[in-house]
Amino acid sequence: MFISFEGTEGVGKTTLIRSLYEYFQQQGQDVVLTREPGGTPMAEQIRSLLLSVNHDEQMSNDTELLLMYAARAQHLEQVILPALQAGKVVLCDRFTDSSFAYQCAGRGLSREKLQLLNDNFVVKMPDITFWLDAPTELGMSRARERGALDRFEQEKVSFFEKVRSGFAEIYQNEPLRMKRLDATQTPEQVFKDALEQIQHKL
Ligand code: Z5A
Repeated sequence: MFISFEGTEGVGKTTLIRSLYEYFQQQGQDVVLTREPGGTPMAEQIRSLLLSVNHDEQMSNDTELLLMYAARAQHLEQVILPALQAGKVVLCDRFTDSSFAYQCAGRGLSREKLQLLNDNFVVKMPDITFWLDAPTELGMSRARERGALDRFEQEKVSFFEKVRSGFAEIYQNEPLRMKRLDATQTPEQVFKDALEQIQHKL
């Protein structure tokens, strides 16, 4: 099973993934915990480039999109597909929906560009995607408590509002794959809701 986790920053994806990882391990399942952008040494280098703040040269929106997909191609080939073929559960912190929400809804890139990349480079979509949804300010304030902000975290509330509406659009269009979780609840309740959905799918 391939499960991805989506949402605006600080909504609790990492927290939920860790709990599910422990749960699957306790069930005796082979489980892989990974993330995007990143997940392999080379893709993690691309992640550093994407998240670092460079005051001398602004990254273009197209470059941002292409780097996300360069990292994804590497990650799919090296980690996700081999793990699924070996019968493991893959828990992935962000996947293609983030590209739609951030690069299309957020930055304003065309859906055609994204579609072209998905059609050519994404050979496997998640079986379930959890969209952890909460008011953007809530996630932003949680994330800000951690200190230094990366290139995305420095964006304004209005950017994250657009990103959130991007996730809402996917949720409307693909209700079978994408499940919404109310991320304003306690971590325990979010975990319980996610587990219910997984058991239902199984
Ligand atoms: N990006 C993109 O643009 N296009 C793409 O295609 C992809 C990614 C794949 C890096 O992602 C950036 O890449 C991301 C989008 C872009 N930028 N942004 N924003 P990331 O996933 O590494 O970054 P992130 O979204 O900022 O992750 P995060 O801040 O670590 O958030 P999180 O994992 O959702 O939250 P968390 O770490 O689990 O929780 C944050 C804090 O809240 C922490 O102190 C928790 O203890 C606390 N928490 C968690 N859950 C709860 C609940 N339920 N109640 C109370 N407190 C909670």
